[in-house]
Amino acid sequence: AWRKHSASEFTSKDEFEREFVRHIETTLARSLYNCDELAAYSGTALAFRDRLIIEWNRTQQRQTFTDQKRVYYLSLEFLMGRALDNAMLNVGMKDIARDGLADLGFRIEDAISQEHDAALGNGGLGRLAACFLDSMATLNYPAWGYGLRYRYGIFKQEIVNGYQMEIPDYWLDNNPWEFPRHDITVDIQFYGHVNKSYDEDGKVVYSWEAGETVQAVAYDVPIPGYRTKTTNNLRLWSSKASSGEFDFQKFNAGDYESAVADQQTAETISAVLYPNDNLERGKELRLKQQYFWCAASLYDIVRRFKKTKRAWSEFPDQIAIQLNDTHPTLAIVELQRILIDVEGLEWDEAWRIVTGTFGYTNHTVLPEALEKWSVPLMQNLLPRHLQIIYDINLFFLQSVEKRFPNDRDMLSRVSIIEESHPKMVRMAYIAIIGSHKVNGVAELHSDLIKTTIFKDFVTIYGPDRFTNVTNGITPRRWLHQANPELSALIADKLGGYDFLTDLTLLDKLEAFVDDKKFRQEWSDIKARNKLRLAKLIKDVTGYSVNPNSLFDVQVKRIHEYKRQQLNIFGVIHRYLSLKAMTPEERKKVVPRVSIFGGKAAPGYWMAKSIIYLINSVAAVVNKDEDIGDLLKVIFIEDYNVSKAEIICPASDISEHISTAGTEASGTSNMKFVLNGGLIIGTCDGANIEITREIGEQNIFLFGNLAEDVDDLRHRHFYGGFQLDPQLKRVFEAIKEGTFGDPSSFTSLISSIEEHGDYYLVSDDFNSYIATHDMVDKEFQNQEEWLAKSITSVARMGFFSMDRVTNEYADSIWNVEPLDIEDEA
Ligand code: 26W
Repeated sequence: AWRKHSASEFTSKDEFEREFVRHIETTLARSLYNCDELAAYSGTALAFRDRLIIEWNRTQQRQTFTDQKRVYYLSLEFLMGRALDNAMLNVGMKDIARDGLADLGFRIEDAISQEHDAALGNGGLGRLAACFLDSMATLNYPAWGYGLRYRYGIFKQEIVNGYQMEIPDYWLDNNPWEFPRHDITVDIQFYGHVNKSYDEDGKVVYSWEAGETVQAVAYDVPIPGYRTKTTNNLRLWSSKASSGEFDFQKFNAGDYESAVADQQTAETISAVLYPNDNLERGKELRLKQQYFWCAASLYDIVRRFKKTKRAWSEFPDQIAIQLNDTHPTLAIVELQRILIDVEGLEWDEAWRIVTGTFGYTNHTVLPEALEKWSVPLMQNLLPRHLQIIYDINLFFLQSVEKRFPNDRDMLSRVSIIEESHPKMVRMAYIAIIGSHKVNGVAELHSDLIKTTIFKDFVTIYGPDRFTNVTNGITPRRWLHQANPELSALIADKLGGYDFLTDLTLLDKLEAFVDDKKFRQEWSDIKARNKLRLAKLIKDVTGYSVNPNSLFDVQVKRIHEYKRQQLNIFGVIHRYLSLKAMTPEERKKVVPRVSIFGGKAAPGYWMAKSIIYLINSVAAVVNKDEDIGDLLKVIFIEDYNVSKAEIICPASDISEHISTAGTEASGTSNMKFVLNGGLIIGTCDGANIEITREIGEQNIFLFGNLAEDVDDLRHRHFYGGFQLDPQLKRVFEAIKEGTFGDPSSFTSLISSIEEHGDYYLVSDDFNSYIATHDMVDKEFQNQEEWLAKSITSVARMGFFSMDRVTNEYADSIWNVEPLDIEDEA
């Protein structure tokens, strides 16, 4: 009843089959008789796409017509994963499609798995953007995402002889989910110089005469909400040579080859996603990407606003723009430029509009990840923007000077320009000064930014500009889609699927913790999910694992601060202990599979050697007949969203073990707990709030606290460094060549033994090992374990992305939902 029937839609199996066949035969021009699984995927996707298009159009019309405030979410990354399963579940007709496909001789799972992941992101920040889109549509917020349409997403990872190799991820062929809008283009300028002149009143006017123009073309992707008529838009920009330059200037002059070369130069802007996570490298092409995308998006937003004929002062009442980290900070400068240079507003009025419009989310405190651009680079690429940045800085520093006279240190600390050689533009400072709200992504993280990297700005603006919104995850993809059996079991107990849009309803599950049958079903589902993962492991690694083992998972980007090295050293410790046991002792051991997955940035050598160590340990341990099933080590190559959907429901325990104070939030911790896994973690990021919600008896916490990290680091240099004795034994085994040529691992070991152990691996090793011993012990009491698993899931309501979206809407965006009715 929540959905109206219209022409190309279907509501029954027969109608679905009719639409499917129509698309195979006409849209794809294929015959049903040579229809393979890829065609089955395409036919199904196209049938569901038709339904989305109708509601997408209706949503856009209605949003334009009512003209209420909209949110624009600017993110350089959208880690979407696959779209078909999500579309089927949101539209609510997956069962119809399953039956229809079965009639035609296909298993729906096989069709679904044909789809290439849309992997336009590195990790947490990109996946958070994707969860936002799902949630904003589900809650009926009028919201658009703006991003770049990379021709190549995050690289595909192959493991060759234990090493990571990077393969380009060309993902765009036969992608039914994007719609090119060749009529929606924006010319984007670069380089050149600034002209100064005077208008008739004698006022100074600056105009930017650019040296290069590149065209931005819009590609739109429909974003369906779960069981709602709202279908929002994700607009991705693609670069190409602007037609003027290509066709006329050079082509007519007979210089065909260089015209083609220009074309290719233009296209490189949106060619590839930068694969660094938490590392800023200052490459010009990256800055070009950022400006290209910000300028195109703002032109689009301003154009839409101008159609309403409202006064400029109403801009912040109509538009909220959220900056996903500092990557889109140039949007602040660009809006100021448009308002003063193009629209002729006064500086102060323009700046009031700008700060009223933007909000900035910070996702990291790691110093190497904070964006800085060199002044000469910016001067060359964006001369007018650099002037405006200097003006923003001047007015800001003047106001600081007024309030804190004679504090020269303060002025140089908060200046947007770092007085280094070369001078650098600190993007986070522009983002803070140009926004009305700055938020961190978990409580500890939000406290840390206020007391460390942005401390002075709290002094200047007061605490109100800074706030916390703890991250969440969409329960649609991360429970219902990834773990359909658990979702169905929960629905059975709760009397329906309302928990998928109000996750706090999960608390009703606590009443069933002692229900025998329910407990049995719960544990059977975990067992089947583990079998599903065991099959994936067999397919991608060739190793067979015993599904009755304890599955211990750490999947995330490989980074020293996330400490996969701590995990693999722990695995080696376990291996050495097993080797030292008598056969009798071994009989009491809980069999364990240590599962790793994740990509290393291509230039990050330390991360790559961690991967190599994991694979080297796997090669030795997995074929050691003394050990057999007692320990297996698995590295799952090319970890991505669709693999995460299989991995998260299958863990007994997962590891979230960053050095305290380094992981802003983490979101996979939430995914694992929501799927009935327990976690081992440090007191970091959202682990702390997960503990508060589920109870400390339901989580395995270990390690030093954030407040002690500085002291410990200091002591490594000045108090003498004492390597943990158990870790020492591990290092000795590596150095003896137990896992192959030890020279491959010297830098990994010396970073701890000799270079200050910045991430405190040694300091936390003892408590890490002790906690794993506890895990083993508690896993033997399956009844207790099951109770912890159920209780934890019941208490995870807080971590729904819908709570997150509503908090942003209320405290940052000031926007209201808009229901899409039947008649547009
Ligand atoms: C400029 C290079 C660069 C690229 C990506 C710097 C920083 C990033 C991101 C901010 C890294 C990232 O993904 N951060 C993660 O964001 C998640 C969502 O808020 C958090 O859950 C993770 O803790 C945080 O590491």
